[in-house]
Amino acid sequence: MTTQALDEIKIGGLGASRKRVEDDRFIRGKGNYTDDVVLPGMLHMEILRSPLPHARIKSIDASKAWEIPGVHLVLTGEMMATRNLAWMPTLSYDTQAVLATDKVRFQGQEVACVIADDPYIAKDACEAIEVDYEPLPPIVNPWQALASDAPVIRDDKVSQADNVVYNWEVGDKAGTDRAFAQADVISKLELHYPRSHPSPIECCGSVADFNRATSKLTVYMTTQAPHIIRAAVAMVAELPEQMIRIISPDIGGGFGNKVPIYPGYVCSILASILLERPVKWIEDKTGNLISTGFARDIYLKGEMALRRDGKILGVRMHTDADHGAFFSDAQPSKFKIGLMHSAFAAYDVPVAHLTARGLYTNKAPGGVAYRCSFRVTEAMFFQERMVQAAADDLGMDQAEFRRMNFVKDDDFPHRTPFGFLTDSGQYAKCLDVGLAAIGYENFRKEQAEARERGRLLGLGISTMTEPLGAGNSREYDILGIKMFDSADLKVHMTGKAILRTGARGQGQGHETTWAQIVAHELGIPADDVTVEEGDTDTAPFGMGTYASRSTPVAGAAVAMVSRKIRAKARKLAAHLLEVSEEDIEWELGRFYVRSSPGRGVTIQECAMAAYSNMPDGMEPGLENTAYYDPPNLTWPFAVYIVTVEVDPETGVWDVLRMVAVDDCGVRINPMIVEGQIMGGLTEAYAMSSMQFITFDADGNCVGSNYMDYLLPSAWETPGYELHSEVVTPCPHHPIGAKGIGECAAVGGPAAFVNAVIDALTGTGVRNIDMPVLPDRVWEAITYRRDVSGAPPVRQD
Ligand code: MCN
Ligand code: CUN
Repeated sequence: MTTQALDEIKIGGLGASRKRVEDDRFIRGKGNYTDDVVLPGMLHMEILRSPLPHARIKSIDASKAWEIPGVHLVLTGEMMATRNLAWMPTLSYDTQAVLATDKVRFQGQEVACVIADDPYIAKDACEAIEVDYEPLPPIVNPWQALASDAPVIRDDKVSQADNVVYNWEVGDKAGTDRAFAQADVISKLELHYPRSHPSPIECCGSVADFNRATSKLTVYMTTQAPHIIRAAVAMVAELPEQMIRIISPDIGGGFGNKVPIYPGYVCSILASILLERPVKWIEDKTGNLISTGFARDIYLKGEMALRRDGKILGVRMHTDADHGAFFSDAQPSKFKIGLMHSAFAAYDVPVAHLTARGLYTNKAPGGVAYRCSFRVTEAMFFQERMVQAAADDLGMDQAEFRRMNFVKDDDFPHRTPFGFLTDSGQYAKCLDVGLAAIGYENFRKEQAEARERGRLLGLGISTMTEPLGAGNSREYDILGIKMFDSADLKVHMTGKAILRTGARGQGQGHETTWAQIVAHELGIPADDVTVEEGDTDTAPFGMGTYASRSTPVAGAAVAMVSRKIRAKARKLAAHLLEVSEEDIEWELGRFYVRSSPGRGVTIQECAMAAYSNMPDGMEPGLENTAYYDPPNLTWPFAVYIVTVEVDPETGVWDVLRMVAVDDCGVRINPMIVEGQIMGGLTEAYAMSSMQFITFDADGNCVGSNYMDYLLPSAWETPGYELHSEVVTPCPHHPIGAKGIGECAAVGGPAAFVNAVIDALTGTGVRNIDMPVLPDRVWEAITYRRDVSGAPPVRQD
């Protein structure tokens, strides 16, 4: 018996709702963001963007800009081309113009850059650049892109004869055809998941600092993946990798926006090399909304083969994705449409087939993940909208239909119809908790009574399971770089420690939670562990933070490196206690002699010994690094249930209640997990109800400012009722945790839309595309028809 183990919650270990340590500086305005970086002799860069969506560039005359006092450099595509930098590779094996040379291909595309003493001079000088454009017809949706007479947008590519980016398929076509031949009912649905934008509060930016004396290039930038950027800079700019240091300081929200490589980064780096002075580029809000990191913009044709009793026999999906002018998605190399084929992973679907086509259009590059593990948001939205339509077509209860088709608790690991292997889950239990919380039966009664009085109440259910934590390295790579992650832990002699990982949080709370994993594994109080991320000169190599991969991969590496430290500390303990290692037991924070539990040494005493009293032959110090290559992805599950009331006169809908049941395995920090869920639900609510950013028939970006592209404030955001009763530890993660960062944004949207559609039962309306704006609901009710959100096509 031992009685001296530490109280894990008290030392801020696993399960402690420890306050976020990073918030101390954030809420005091003491964060250190890229724009806070000020270096001696620093110049400022601004970008001239194209006003036209599609035009040939006849000439660019920058002479007037050069003459403006305070201007140091004007970069054009022509100059970039002399250094082979007019184009750069994207993360999806395409190319993207850094500065346009031949044509502009979307409104807002980067045409030239001015570097000047201050940003205002640079902006004025941009306006003095004269560009002679010859307009070409703009293409703003896949159908125009596919027309036989459509101009070829990517005529820069010798092999590109049309506007198709790819055709890709997965699943079993013949088997799916057979399932459909045997179906009693075939349920069909067509949807558009509109463009959306992550719109972090902090826009993109970089401060490039090339030091001629040392030949070292240091770049401070708002990137979620600093090591990938270092590798890309080394390859594209042909600089030696050890002479490049990428520092990602505090990030004011990423949400996927800060994964890709943007022209502004490249131009600021080249400018700094040419001028041998630091060059800062900070994007403005419109620049961010118009040109970076769009997500979604994808059309679905979905079909489900159903047996009369409700069993799903097979699923067919076809997607057309509008990628804009350059295919710059960040996603694993193998998959052209990201992890879209994670659809129906939670349902026991015997067979399925997915075809996906990508199209170029004259829009900013789209398809970047926005709070979604590579298109999983679209996959889950399509899935849950299709499931609702199928249950309605069968006349079955929404909950019952889902329960009947869920993968059962004892059927794990489960092979999904598209080939993933899901790890664990208790789907029906989550649903039951959600239904009980919302008072399902009662609500259905209330709904029927309300309907008799002309009031439209609706209830929407959505579920999601998401593949989080790419890799394993066997299947997942980006540009050939295998996906794994890392942690480096140095325990100092006084028992305090510094931990670094290859991830880079953008507000998720890594500085708080990683220390909790160390506390759990070693008994070192979390407050004694400093966490540092984002500096490629000090952090071990890692793939960065996106796809909620940090906990599944970097978090696992933190546990593994802590265990390596513990293994060495055990040897030190044996030495200090003068017994053999086999006679030693571990309890949180302390080793003791099995036969004499009162005789022990703390982890801190072991740390001191590592520097002052190590056994003969032992390497001094107590530090180590772990690279973690996960055996599988982690598969969290969630059920979201929303009730709404729709005003039949105006189409305005209000959320009455929202219940969220999330099972992300073991929660490291329950408070942070709840914060992640609330943030995700709010984004889901925004996407489904109000956020609208699109391109008109002339290719103008509509919604490129916060007057038009609405971010919900606390005022309109509904209250959420969160449930954490269901915990299915991840069977292959060292501490049983699964990812959570995106779940609510992934699964949430369908719950809202399903609720509105449910309220319209009896009108024959099967679909209203997001955002489900009041005028769309009004149109659906008034004309009893579906409302498509597909962008307009010119009629003249
Ligand atoms: N966590 C936990 N227990 C778990 C799972 C996670 O305590 N079982 C904690 C983690 O330790 C971490 C946070 O929850 O502090 C999120 O962890 P995880 O699910 O691993 O996700 P990542 O850290 O990889 O974050 C990425 C994810 C993504 S892809 C987007 S997009 C997104 C999101 O996180 N962007 C965000 N949440 C965001 N939150 C903020 N504030 N800002 C963003 O830009
Ligand atoms: Cu999916 S957006 Mo997040 O992966 O950075």
